[in-house]
Amino acid sequence: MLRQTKYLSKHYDVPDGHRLSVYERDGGYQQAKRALQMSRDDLVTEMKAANIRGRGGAGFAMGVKWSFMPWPPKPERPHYLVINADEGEPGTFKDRTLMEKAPHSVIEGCIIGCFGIGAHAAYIYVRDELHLSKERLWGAIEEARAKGYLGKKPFGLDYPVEVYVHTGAGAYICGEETSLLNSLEGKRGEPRLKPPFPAQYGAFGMPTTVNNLETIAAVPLALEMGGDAFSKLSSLHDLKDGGCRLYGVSGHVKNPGVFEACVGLTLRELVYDLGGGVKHGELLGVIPGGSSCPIIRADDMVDAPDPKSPLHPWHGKSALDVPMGVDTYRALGTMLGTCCAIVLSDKTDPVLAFHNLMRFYRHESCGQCTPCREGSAWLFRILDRMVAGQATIEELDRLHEIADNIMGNTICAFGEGTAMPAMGFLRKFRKEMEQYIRTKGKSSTGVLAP
Ligand code: L3W
Ligand code: SF4
Repeated sequence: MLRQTKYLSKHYDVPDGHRLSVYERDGGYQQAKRALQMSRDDLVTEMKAANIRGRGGAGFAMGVKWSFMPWPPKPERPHYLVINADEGEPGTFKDRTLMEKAPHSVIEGCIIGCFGIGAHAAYIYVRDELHLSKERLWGAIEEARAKGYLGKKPFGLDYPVEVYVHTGAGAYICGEETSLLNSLEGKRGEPRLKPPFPAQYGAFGMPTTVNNLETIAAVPLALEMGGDAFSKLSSLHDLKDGGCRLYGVSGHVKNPGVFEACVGLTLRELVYDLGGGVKHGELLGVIPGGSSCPIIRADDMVDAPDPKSPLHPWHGKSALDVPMGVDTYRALGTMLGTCCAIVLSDKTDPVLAFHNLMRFYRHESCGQCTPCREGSAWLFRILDRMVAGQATIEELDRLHEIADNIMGNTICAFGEGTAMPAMGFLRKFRKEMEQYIRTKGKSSTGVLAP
């Protein structure tokens, strides 16, 4: 059974679905108008009840993040809302669909978000290559401003809100929130040490909330349904992982794309029901959420005998049947990340896929921390030699050691985003890698184009 929903994506296939007239026909902007007349406490309480876990990769509870903002705001320390739309994670292309097809839900979410955190300005930081996304956002801002929904008195109410689009310049690291803030300020896009977190010292040194674009686009819907009802759309409501979300699937599937479903869809449903099944052979494994998460092998089984484990209900079952959630996937030893799965068929050689992935991380490291800068380059060099038939089996342990030395020793999560998938490949495909080294790549199944 296809478990697709059409809440966030309800206007995706509607002609002119990105226009204000269509958005308003279905009650658009009513929640922003309502929110501006609520108390801040009530709004934040409603958002906490919605259990929206950040859709950018970390899965942090959105309502809790809003509540970290100092309160009440001080006039000399203005608050800012910053929306991360620098979608650069390999295999991740969901936020752009919202910008292109439902930009008014983003603008409405920004108005509500500004009110919830005490800000009067929101900056949407968009990856520069996403030309249609920028065009649609600019168009939506213009329409909302012309209608009096933005500006000094949105809806005639006394709470000024402005929304600005800021374009990035194509660096993956600018999707890391503090690097994004530096870039927004016109500085080099390098991550800052945390703490202080953006809630204390964010854009221009002021208290700031950084939310992923899909997270903010879900806010009007969550308010319209009511936090609790929204959360209960999810089968993982009890784990405080609520609502519906966008799922992406790409790689070796017959029907790649972005699909909306309630939180708790399984990987099997995503790959076989929505993704149409594996193209070119059988399933080898799936990198669940962008490339920074350890791979799940098709034959992985759940080992969770402890009844307190969030995975216990799936003990002894296939990992593909575990609902995709922030905590369930953490317990599985991987991460949900952006919830955009990269599928590999068994005609793909894991050594070549691993090599390709490490090329990306070596290239995108900003170079501030030695373990990340040197480690990512060293991982790639060893894999490069492996592909050339020059590596030894002992070097598999060296790869593990280098990755392990990156963990916990860097300024930002990029280091772990490099080390974790590396350790995942080493753990899950040790036998295949040894075989590759022994045969100097002659046993390789190669890599297929998706
Ligand atoms: C105040 C505290 N705020 C945490 C805030 C923090 C941030 C959020 C989550 O990494 C992951 C990364 C990528 N007081 C706080 C606090 N916060 N404690 O909560 O923070 P954190 O550190 O857990 O994560 P992060 O640094 O935001 C994000 C992974 O996502 N990823 C990347 C995705 C790429 C995209 C994209 O292309 N769109 O999102 C994919 O897996 O590796 O692990 O706001 O400030 N005490
Ligand atoms: Fe830069 Fe890597 Fe350090 Fe992050 S971990 S600050 S990307 S060198």
